[in-house]
Amino acid sequence: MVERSHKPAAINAASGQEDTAIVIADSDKVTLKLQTGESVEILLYGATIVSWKSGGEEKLWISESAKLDGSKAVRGGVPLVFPVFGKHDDPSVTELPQHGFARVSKWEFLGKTSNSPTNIQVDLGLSPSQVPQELREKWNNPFGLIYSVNLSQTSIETKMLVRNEGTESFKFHVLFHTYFKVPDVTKVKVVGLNGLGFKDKVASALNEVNSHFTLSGEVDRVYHKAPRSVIIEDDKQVRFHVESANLEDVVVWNPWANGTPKIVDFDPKDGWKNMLCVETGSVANFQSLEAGSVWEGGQVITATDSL
Ligand code: TA6
Repeated sequence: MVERSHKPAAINAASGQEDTAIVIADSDKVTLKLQTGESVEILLYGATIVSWKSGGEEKLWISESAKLDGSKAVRGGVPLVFPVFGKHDDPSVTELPQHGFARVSKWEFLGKTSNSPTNIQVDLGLSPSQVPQELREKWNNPFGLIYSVNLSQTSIETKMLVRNEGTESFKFHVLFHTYFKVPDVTKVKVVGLNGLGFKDKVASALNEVNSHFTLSGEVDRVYHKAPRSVIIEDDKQVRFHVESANLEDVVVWNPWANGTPKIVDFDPKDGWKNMLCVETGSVANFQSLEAGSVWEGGQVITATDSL
């Protein structure tokens, strides 16, 4: 059951008991905390996850100059891409800015939808009235989004539900633009994508070796028909396991040393060494959603080094 909005500032998951999972919501941010120390912070602006701590460590990369005040999409964490990925020449979305409006709209906190001391979920919602007017006019479809974030001891799950509330079908892309924090991207191996069809946005510099690839320069690639499971590891250990549901594509992005000077809010400029975007989504083709229908897709990211 979705609990509707405007919860008290602190909601104790175990009805008054102390030291269990909690959700703290204020006008800008929702924080989930487990008794065992794991936490997630979600800005209502963009419903952007800006922090995920597990095993005592931050798991997501965020730029030191990321704007967290709602003036710009957040550079880092998990921004949401909807209803278009990148710039696109389809007439229904040409006017929208890169990556659409979900990441620059203020979402509503709908409430806590499940919990136990070791697991907690919240939902956030977006409807046309919350989208900045000038963007709403550029994609004038009646829609409803429900974004669910579930925190457990070693993983976070993000799920998007898209509802067509109009009388005509519409098309959309959706993507979780996750910025993973890694100790050294030059040592990272990405397992699960070799041999797939892809579209390169730049001449991506990567080396395929057996079942994984490593990066040796800027990479910006959309893999099509990806398997459900992608692994991010390095010479020391498996760091993340990304498992998706009903999402066919995976984008891999790192701007490298030549790319970061062009991104004003990317700091430090050598921060590319400590990040890698591995983004599950549905972006190679548009999803078409009939009037009155619902689409759902999601991912579970497990931080395997904190197991
Ligand atoms: O997902 C990869 C990508 O689309 C790249 O092409 C790159 O530009 C990146 O996203 C960041 O985009 P942004 O609009 O956040 O600067």
